[in-house]
Amino acid sequence: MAATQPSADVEGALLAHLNANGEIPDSRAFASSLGVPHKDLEDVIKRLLAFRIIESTDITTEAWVLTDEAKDYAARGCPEVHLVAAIPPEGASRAALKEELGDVFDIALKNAAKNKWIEQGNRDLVLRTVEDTKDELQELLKRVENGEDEVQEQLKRLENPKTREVVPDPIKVLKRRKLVTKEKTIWYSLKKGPEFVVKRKTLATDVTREHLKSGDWKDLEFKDYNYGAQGQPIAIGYSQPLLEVREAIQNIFLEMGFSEMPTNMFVESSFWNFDALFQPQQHPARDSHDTFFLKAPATTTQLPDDYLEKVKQVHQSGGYGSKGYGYDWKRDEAEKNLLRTHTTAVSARMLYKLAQEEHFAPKRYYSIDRVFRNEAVDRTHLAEFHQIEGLICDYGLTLGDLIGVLEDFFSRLGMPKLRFKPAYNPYTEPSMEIFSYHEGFKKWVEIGNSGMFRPEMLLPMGLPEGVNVIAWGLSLERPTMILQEIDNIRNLFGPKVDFNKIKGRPMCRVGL
Ligand code: FB9
Repeated sequence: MAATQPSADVEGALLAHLNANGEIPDSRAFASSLGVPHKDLEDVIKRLLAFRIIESTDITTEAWVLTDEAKDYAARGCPEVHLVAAIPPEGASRAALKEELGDVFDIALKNAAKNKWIEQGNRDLVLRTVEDTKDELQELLKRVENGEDEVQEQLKRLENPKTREVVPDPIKVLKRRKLVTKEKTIWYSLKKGPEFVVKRKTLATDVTREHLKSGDWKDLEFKDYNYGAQGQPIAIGYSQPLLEVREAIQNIFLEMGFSEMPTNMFVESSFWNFDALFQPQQHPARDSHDTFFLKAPATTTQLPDDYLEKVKQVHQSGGYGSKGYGYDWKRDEAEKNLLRTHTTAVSARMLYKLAQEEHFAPKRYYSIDRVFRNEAVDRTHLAEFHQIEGLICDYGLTLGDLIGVLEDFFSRLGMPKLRFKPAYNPYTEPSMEIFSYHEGFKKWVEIGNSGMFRPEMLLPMGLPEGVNVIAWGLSLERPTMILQEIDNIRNLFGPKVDFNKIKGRPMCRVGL
């Protein structure tokens, strides 16, 4: 390992050499001629480039080099060879060999077996099928280590499907056993720059007490102020992408006169999450394949009895013009605790509370918070997401009102062109999926779901006849991914968030 020399000497040597020869064709050769690591010379080159004292042409080469594991094999031989050497003619037990070879035992056994050097008698006995083996792999590794062109060529051919077939197996083994890795090295060919000098005058950057005392400040040359210099990056806050879009959508709701529902309770009872929403107890969403049920506390005790009775009735035998589901509704099913699957559970609580008030007053509510669904995780789905929900509760509201509010809401989100497709939810009738035409994708994107809460949900709560509730929902993750071009939901929050991307979005930024 070349000793490090103070960079000033390296700089002096470089400038002197350039002055004498006009160029340095290969910085690697020059570094080893100075006996300094190429890295040290690189720092000097970068500095002199900044002063335009020199000019350089960067040359990159790629070479296959040994991984640490391979370096060890090249030095001490390959494990499978050691294994065979450790097996006496009568064979040896796996345990004994594992003892002998330690943590490379598995690799050794696998590759010795692959090379048909051993056979495994009964479950524990390992027999060798060959005399001593020549460690060809070790030789090949050494040839890689010495940068032998022929081997490099072979490894290059392996990368190209057209030439891969003709590559000899031993080379393929190098790749298959991840014993080689590609290394990019960059080096430079240097020549004098427009500001070339043999000795770079170190420009003073400060008038220090020593300068003043020694008086040598008079003939010092001071570095110009670099008014373009970036200031120290100030540690400012960065907005989490989701929370940034959450704030934008929250502001839209507030501007439209909505007030936020309290969504801080992730644990909910099946009663508010399903039964109160007229979702029957045998509905597929209510089994543990879709819903996270709690082990402890497994059940709730705080359910409003009289209201519960009405919910039981409407499920079992209907009422309010509905024939209900006609099944035997079970209280203990409703008492099961779960992680809420939608914030519509909170809407149900708020509407029930509203119905308990002396005088009915129209209300506009919204919620934006986490919901949990036992779903397979993929590029756009995690087991939890943030649901955005809006609802308006007032006399005589119609589907037209719903469509009007949706157009208002989504146009403020930059999605003016909407289409509606009939849909089904257990708690709304009619229901509509909402689509918006996305200029970027040149296609209609499903941007949410909506509907009018069923009378079987509202009337048992005690809301006055004639009061309708229009509501809609969407996720926070989808718009955030689209608006911030994040293609994988795992990069949205959690351990895989790419902080540099977040650092690219400082807090104090105006507009979306
Ligand atoms: O968010 C969704 N899509 C979406 C939203 C905005 C957006 O903005 C872009 C900037 C342009 C892009 C896409 N969806 C809802 C639609 C789909 O992604 C859907 O596949 C996934 N949905 C989630 C549920 O998945 C099981 C999104 C989530 C969703 C669906 C329905 C509701 C809430 C969230 C609801 C409701 C509802 C209905 C009636 C009454 C009350 C609530």
